[in-house]
Amino acid sequence: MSSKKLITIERHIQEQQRAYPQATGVFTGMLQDMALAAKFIAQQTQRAGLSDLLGASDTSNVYGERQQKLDLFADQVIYNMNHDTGRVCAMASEEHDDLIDVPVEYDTGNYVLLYDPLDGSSNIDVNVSIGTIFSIHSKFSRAERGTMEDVLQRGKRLLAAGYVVYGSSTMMVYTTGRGVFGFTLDVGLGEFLLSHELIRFPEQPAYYSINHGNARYWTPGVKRFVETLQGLDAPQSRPLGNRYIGSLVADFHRNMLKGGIFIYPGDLTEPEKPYGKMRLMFEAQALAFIAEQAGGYASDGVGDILDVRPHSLHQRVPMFVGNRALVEKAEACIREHDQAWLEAYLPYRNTRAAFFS
Ligand code: P6P
Repeated sequence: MSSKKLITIERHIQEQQRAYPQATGVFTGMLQDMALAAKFIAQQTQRAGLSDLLGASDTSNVYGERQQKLDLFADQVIYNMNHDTGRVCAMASEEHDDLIDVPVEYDTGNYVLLYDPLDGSSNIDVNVSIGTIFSIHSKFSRAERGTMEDVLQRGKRLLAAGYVVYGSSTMMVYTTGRGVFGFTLDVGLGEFLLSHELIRFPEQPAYYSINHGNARYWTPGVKRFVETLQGLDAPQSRPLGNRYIGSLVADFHRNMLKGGIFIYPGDLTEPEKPYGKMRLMFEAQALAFIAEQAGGYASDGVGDILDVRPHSLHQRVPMFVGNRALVEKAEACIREHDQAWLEAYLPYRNTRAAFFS
């Protein structure tokens, strides 16, 4: 009989709370409810083909992307878990154009929940891993109910971040700034059990992830960087394997466990849109916090994504996230070869939010 302790995510979160004597348990409750939401969403993703949850809805999100039925289901589950708890002052979802206010009949609280309810949803119909991403800020403004000022905070101020990967098994990974922990769903028990303690990027990276279909649009610096990853920069360079499944959470999760880097760069295909595809508030901040806690690093090609000052809710950001040495190499290639791109991107990056006087 294995002597390995069975630690549920609920118990682990409770134990993490002990490090904060002044904790009231509200924050703990939010994380525990995210785990419950993850179980509920996992149950539906495993059987989406059998219910009518597969396929596109007749609505599109703010990016003009057709919303999958499972996207909307996951979005509703997370909203329903939080809107009436008195824990949040506001929420924001990748699937909603604007802030999600707490209905006036409910109390508000000291936290802000941001989430991408189902990332990679174009993979749902073909049974490829998808994920949920979330992050939690503390209330910042003095307003009684949440405002954009409470939401658009730098990643450095995050209290917690996590993701769920619905793959061959369902895993929930989270950090509250004291390391990264992974829990695997035991479907029979209906419990997330601790399976990965204090996850760290391995010293030696194994993979790089980028969509080679966009190679013709890459800036010179990104081209040069990818060549180094392919071992083309010097005869003795060891190439990394290329793995890209078009589902950010799955690609990020594999690279964190095996070592590597995920890249979604900006380019000058449309000079007025040099910022790539990833969403700062719903994807990049959360994964940057987790990466940093796992000994890695996330950059927009200029600097730490956790330092990027948000100016709009659906702000996009180029993303290089993984082993710190690889990400810093990418920054160096961009500094050396991508002046034109930097001149187009920096004014966007340095835009100030409307509420900054
Ligand atoms: P592309 C999914 O839509 C997503 O936001 C991420 O999950 C994924 O990494 C990326 O887009 C894939 O984008 O342009 O390579 O298909």
